[in-house]
Amino acid sequence: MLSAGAEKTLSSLSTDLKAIQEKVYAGERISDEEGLLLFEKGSLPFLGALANFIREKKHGDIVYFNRNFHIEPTNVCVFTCNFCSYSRLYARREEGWELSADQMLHMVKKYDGQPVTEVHIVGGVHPKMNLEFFADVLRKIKAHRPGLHIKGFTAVELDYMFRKAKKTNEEGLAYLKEAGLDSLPGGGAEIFDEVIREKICADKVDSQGWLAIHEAAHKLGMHSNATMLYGHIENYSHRIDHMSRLRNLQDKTGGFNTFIPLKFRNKDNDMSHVPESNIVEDMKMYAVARIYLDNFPHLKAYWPMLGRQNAQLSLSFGVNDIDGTIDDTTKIYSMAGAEEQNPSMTTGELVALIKQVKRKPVERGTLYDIIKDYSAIELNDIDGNAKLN
Ligand code: V47
Ligand code: SF4
Repeated sequence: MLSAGAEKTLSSLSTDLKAIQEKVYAGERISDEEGLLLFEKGSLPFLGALANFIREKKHGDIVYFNRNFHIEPTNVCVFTCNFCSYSRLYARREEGWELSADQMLHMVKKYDGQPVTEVHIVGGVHPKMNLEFFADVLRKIKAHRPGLHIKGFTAVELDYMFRKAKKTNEEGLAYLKEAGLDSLPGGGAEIFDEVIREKICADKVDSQGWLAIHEAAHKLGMHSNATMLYGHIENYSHRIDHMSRLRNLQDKTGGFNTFIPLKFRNKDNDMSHVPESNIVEDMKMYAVARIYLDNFPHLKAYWPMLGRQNAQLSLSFGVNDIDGTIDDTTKIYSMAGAEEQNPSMTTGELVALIKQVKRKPVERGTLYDIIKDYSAIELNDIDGNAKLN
């Protein structure tokens, strides 16, 4: 039986929200209009309850994390995204870093003997770092550590590389796959709406190009993720439009693993005048994504961007994955004003973070193969010495 409070909440729900609730409980897909209505009229507890229902139906109490590290080959970039705090413009020869293939291999070697399972390679778009250069990097990493999953290159980087090498998406991806690329990260998607995209990142790959690269990757049997940069000048209908294009492609290919909403941060970029979204909006974003994207298996909160406590909170709003241990190897978010200035967490700390909110920590590989269930393991037994407070 429902409590008096819950009865009151239900009876005060508008008919359209009640209809959405019924659809969700029946496992049916909601429409674009209904998605928009959730953003506009759904209260946070209502959205949280629906999103959590779906999340628990799909994954129970499990929260996935992985042990990964990042390589950022360069922060020099030919593009001029207004929200980017990270890149140094190639055209002005500004100071930036550029890693050689051997320097990247050296970074991989630093993890010899450590149980990391994934390297995430992502960076700016440097004209001298071409397809051949990255194929060489991939081959060197695989020769050294064949079992390490390489998740690399946003569709922005790939589009530029392939066009310069005069290759189709299919040819370019097949070439990189052969060299050792295992899957694609979700970056570069930003917002698909053409008008907003023109205002925030006019010169890089367009929406159709981003989707075409992911479709080609899926057809080659590679999985990928999808992101959305939210909380800047877009409105709710742009967010639904973005997720709708992803949902349609996923219906076609089934190749996406995870959706990752990325909260816009406004430090030191050309959009610093745009205020950041608040925590209620952030949790609404996760919840609506979980409800709308019925064909995406996983929803990830990227903890370095969100901060640890908000990442914990997101686990009640549809999120079932909090990314990885990372080990302070990424600069993209700290430079944009993210909560975590030096993001790194040991396995013990990640496990403790998940256990504190009464969920079950499970270490996964990139493709969600289960590596270890930590739910029954005492914190003292986990390497990395969990800090509980
Ligand atoms: O596309 C850049 C974002 C993305 C800002 O696939 C910003 O597992 C907020 O996509 N405020 C790249 N966001 C990183 C990315 C990613 C991260 C973690 C995991 C995965 C995955 C993918 O970073 C860019 C852009 O959307 N970004 N600047 C900023 N100021
Ligand atoms: Fe370059 Fe990526 Fe920054 Fe855009 S977001 S300027 S493509 S590094």
